[in-house]
Amino acid sequence: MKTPIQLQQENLVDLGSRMPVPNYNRTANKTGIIHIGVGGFHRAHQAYFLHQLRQLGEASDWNICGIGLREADSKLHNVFRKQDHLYTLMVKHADGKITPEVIGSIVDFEMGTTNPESVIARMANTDTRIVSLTITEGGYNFNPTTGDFNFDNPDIQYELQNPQDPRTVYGFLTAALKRRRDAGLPAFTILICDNIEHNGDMARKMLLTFAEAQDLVLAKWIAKEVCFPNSMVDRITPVTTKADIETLARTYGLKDGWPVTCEPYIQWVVEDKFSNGRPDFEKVGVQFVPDVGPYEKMKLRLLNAGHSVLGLLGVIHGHSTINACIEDETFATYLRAFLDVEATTILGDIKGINLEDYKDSLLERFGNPNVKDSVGRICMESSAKLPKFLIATIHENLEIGGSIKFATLVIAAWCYCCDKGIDRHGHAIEIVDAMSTELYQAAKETQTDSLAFIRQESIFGNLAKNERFTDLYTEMVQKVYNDTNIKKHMVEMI
Ligand code: CS2
Repeated sequence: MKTPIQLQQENLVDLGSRMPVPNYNRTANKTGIIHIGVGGFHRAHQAYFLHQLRQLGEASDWNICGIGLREADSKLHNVFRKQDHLYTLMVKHADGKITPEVIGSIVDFEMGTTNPESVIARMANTDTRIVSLTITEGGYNFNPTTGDFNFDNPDIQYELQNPQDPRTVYGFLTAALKRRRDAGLPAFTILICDNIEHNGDMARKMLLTFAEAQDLVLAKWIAKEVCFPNSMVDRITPVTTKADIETLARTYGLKDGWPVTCEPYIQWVVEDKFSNGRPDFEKVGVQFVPDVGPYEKMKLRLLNAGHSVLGLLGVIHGHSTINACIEDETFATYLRAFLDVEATTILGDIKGINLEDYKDSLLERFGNPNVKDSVGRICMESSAKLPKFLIATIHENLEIGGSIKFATLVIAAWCYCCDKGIDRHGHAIEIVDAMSTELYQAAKETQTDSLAFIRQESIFGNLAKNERFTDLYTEMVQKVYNDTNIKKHMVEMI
């Protein structure tokens, strides 16, 4: 066994004999990207793409500074401080192999909660040319059904009154853009990397709505100067476990307080419209296309929806990981039926993509036994995810008279989980969701009003008024409540 080396800049030379480490000078360069929301996904995806470019001797003006806007981000801040913002990416292959690599593209990190002025100054700095975001699907402060900006949010109200003291991403972006405009600097690009259809268009609409309420002239400048490319991002990134940290130390001899694990697959499709330049990401496999729409829709409605189908049915059954679901033939067949009969039918042709191959590859990726993505991660924040991943597909199928049964059982299962908080063995299920109180209250009325759960319009839109849907949903709810053996119901349908 090798004595573990602490992850730190000064130890990189020693570490280099154990795994690949950054070969570039991390500090002498410019910080061109400010990234808000440095979760595992950003570290497995955008920061990794940039790291690859840096390894090629390119993109020296594009170091990343991470920003945390939530108290919880101080945990990463502390870990990063100890290890010079270095971290390990552990790629988990289907054959059981793990390839660890130290990533160096993030060179700094700041907390907007404790030091907002410094964060604004960073964004307004002349070196900053892109501000990118992964703040989760629920982080954009809009009503998922109507798409309207939520002015009732007290933080938004506060920021409108106190533009110098921002709290949300909207306050920070407008404060920084105002400063740039006043200083005669070009705007930065706002690059969204969350799983939302037309994510750039959505962010543009939200930011302009907020800015218009704050400063009309500034809003006009933003509308004219800031590009918001749409992008489709993809890499399965499970939550890091204690076991991952131990494996890294024991097997690879590296002490890292917060490594990131991910699958081998990686994809990023981006619209090539940037306000102030961009790294040559195409050199490391990023696809630049004129319209990302079809790719986004394909990924959200197949991969992300597929995850939710497995996650919400899997959790009731008692499967703890996505690969365990795929190993279960009933789940794999059910998923494929959902993908073929309900999701693919509304996608149409996507130029350059064979959807059959894409679906085959999804099942393979989900089945990677080494990744062990927990169903808990997938079920988290379903109220923000499902409207875009799954419920949109139900709406579209209702319009064209398509099949809705596979997706409807998932909604019934979700209602049961929120109501009872247990799986079919009686084990507790934790509902981690910004709307958990509302979900619980609505779900618990199901016994007296079978449609109570789907009357939550901000999630389901007008589904409760669609008779075809409500008839089927009522039937499914009865089935699940009468018998939680979810596999029995799934088998009946496939
Ligand atoms: C998952 C995604 O959050 C979810 O429910 O579907 O995080 C998924 O793993 C990524 O989008 C993969 O690119």
